[in-house]
Amino acid sequence: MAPTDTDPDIWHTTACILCSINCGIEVKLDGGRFARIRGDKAHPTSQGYTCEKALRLDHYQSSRDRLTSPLRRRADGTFEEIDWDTAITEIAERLAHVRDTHGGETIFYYGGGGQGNHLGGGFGAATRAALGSTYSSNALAQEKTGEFWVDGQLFGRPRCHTTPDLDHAEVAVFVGKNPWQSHGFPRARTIRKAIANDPGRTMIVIDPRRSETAELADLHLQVRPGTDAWCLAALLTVLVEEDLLDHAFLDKHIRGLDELLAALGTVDIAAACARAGVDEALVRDAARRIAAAGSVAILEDLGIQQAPHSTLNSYLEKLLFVLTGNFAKPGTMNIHTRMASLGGGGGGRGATRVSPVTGSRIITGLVSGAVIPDEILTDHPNRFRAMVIESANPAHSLPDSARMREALAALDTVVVIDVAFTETARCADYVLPAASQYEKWEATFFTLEFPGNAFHLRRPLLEPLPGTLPEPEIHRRLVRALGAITDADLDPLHEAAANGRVAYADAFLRVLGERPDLARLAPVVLYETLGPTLPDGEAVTAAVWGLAQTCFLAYPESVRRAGFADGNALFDAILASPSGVVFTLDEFADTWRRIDHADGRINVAVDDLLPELRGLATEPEPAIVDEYPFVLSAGERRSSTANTIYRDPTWRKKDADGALRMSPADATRIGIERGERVCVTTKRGAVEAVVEITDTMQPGHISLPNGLGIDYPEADGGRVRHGVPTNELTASEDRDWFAGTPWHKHVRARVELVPA
Ligand SMILES: Nc1nc2c(c(=O)[nH]1)N[C@H]1C(S)=C(S)[C@@H](COP(=O)(O)OP(=O)(O)OC[C@H]3O[C@@H](n4cnc5c(=O)[nH]c(N)nc54)[C@H](O)[C@@H]3O)O[C@H]1N2
Ligand SMILES: Nc1nc2c(c(=O)[nH]1)N[C@H]1C(S)=C(S)[C@@H](COP(=O)(O)OP(=O)(O)OC[C@H]3O[C@@H](n4cnc5c(=O)[nH]c(N)nc54)[C@H](O)[C@@H]3O)O[C@H]1N2
Ligand code: SF4
Ligand SMILES: [Mo]
Repeated sequence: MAPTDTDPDIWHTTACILCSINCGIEVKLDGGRFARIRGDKAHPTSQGYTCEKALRLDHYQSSRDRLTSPLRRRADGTFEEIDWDTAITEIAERLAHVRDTHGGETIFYYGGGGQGNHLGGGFGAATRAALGSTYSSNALAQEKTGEFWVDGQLFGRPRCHTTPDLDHAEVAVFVGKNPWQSHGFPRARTIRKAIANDPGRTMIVIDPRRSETAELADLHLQVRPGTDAWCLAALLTVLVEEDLLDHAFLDKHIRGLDELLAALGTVDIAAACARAGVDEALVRDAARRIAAAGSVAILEDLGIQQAPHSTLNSYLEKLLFVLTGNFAKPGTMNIHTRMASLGGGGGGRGATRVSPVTGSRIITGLVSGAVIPDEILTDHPNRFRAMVIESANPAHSLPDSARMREALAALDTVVVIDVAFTETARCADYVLPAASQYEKWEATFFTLEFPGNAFHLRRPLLEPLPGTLPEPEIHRRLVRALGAITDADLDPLHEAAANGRVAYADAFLRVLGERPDLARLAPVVLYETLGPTLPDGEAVTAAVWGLAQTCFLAYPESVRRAGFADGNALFDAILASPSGVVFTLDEFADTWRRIDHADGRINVAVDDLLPELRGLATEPEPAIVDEYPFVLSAGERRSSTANTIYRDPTWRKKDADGALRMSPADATRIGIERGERVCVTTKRGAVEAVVEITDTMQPGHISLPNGLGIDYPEADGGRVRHGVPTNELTASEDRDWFAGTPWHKHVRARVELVPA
């Protein structure tokens, strides 16, 4: 590990780890604590910007819930501390036993990175390879997989992901997305304000709630929850009916228009607007504004991805910019580069693999999060038998926590790698304590920018907390304990490394070309062989050398335009840039080059989804049973939420209890006053919450914040739970028929006053 400098007057450069934007920050240390935090102006994308959440990162770093020793479950369910050697040996033995008895494919890997840490997941791939584990998942399979699959259909492959240029867009559209609280693009509040203050620019928001973003919108389409498919279909049909399509663009760049137009022909605009609960005149205004604009950028998120028709919603959302030609130009949508994949591998064209028990589609290598319990709680011979869970809290974040706990209990072996004693760690057989993200080299692969895309390799600010290890070292030890690498395997690479990086690169390609088994362990191989030749403490960054090589091979022109002659030069720049580096510089035409259909065109007729689009016209309204009259949005992003990365409840200055939001009309009807306690009941469970009455909610719609309902040790050691764990209320069968993404934003519920 690099030597650390705890001089209190030095600003250390790093990043915020609370959301995918990973703003650059600077930190002053006071011993092991974060004394001061400010935005890092040298960071290429955030440019000094932060939101209020970053300033409280000491609640993460100095959490009382940090793990400091490997733990092993005793027969009575309590945990005992064990040493690292025992932990690694026993875990390797138990997982090898599962592999040898049932096959490595029954060992399921979940997680591998959160909002700030993806380096460990790369090494996790080596452990998976050593075990023969072939199925994996992470949080993306309960939000983005439907969108990725649509990208694949439209543009050729799921990796053809588009990014919105909201900074330069004349019209910005947010669909089920509240960037004021959740960000999702760099400097979100600054840009949102700039759009709102410019009379020439327009912001359109589709959200059932008058969110902080909708508050400033020029046009707010306040849909009824779960009806976006009708609203989006109406917008598209207005474009067709009023002849607002960009014909020149469509003639040149797309295919499948006739099939699409035939499907849109089934949409009755007035009826669709009525179904969505939005004024038809407003929908027409929005469609005309989008069509007339010089540039439009659109960002969709959980409000449509975790609600009924979610994959169809993503398809319709993307058609909005495609049919109006808002693509491959400034201020619109572009296909960006990436430093590494965020999925579980398998960036193929479609979804050809399915999960072993339920046969659910595996998209970008990820098994739908909602089906995981069904893949375990069965006597099917191919059921999952063991799980390795890293940097994720699925017993809290997947739908139906009770069933997920039951599933974890049914497994032969559960290994959790985390910094904290989480809800999931409590269900494990072994818990391995990781060094925090400020105690090791870290990076994320949320490299989503265009035309300049940035990568930020962060240095450790502090030594690992005693008893903890960085994930790369944990995986190296597991791979070694599993016997997947021998010293003799690595001898030629050690020799080559002694002769410099050029010799090493040759040897690396040759040896790994001959030995596919070693190629699958590449991060560990690099760490062990190139690592020792790097300056003291930097051994683990050898894996980033590998990424820089593959990045250069994938985008040679863009890397050169960014100023780097080859992968070695890029790697040197990454190491020499503590605030992050622009690793690719694109031209807008690159977006066209990245389309991966043979004819280079965008395919607008997505065969699997057209029947669903045609079916909207006749889909019956869901029957609202008296038992559950409300739609609960279970997991809203607020200024006081940060997934479960902050466990210490005192970080929250507002909304300490994580209030249930409800409209004044509903509150009056039920006879509830502000601050009273209510019981929220769904078909899966019941929780108590405090009520906040607010006219930002429409009648019939209620919401709870995400990431709460986690417990934390009090000063005296007892654990107390704060806020509401929303997934005690959600059901895993309520999910998209296609991608399997759960409907967290659409949970039928009832609310009753708890007698004082
Ligand atoms: N403060 C904070 N920021 C975060 C996070 C956090 O925990 N806290 N988490 C990060 C993560 S992991 C993610 S994925 C992003 C998510 O970011 P967002 O998707 O923006 O977050 P949400 O608040 O969950 O949902 C967005 C909006 O969807 C709306 N919505 C609910 N139901 C519907 C519906 O039926 N239709 C439509 N159109 N909208 C609906 C909600 O009212 C809400 O305003 O945020 C990231 N940023
Ligand atoms: N009901 C409902 N459920 C939801 C959502 C919702 O809106 N509603 N949102 C969904 C979404 S979009 C997401 S992204 C998921 C998020 O849920 P998850 O992906 O399960 O994870 P997080 O809550 O982000 O927590 C990350 C974990 O990483 C741990 N951690 C932090 N730093 C490190 C480290 O350096 N090393 C290791 N090994 N571990 C570390 C933290 O302690 C924590 O346990 O939740 C999903 N679940
Ligand atoms: S939470 Fe997100 S937007 Fe806020 S400072 Fe951290 S990375 Fe930036
Ligand atoms: Mo997320």
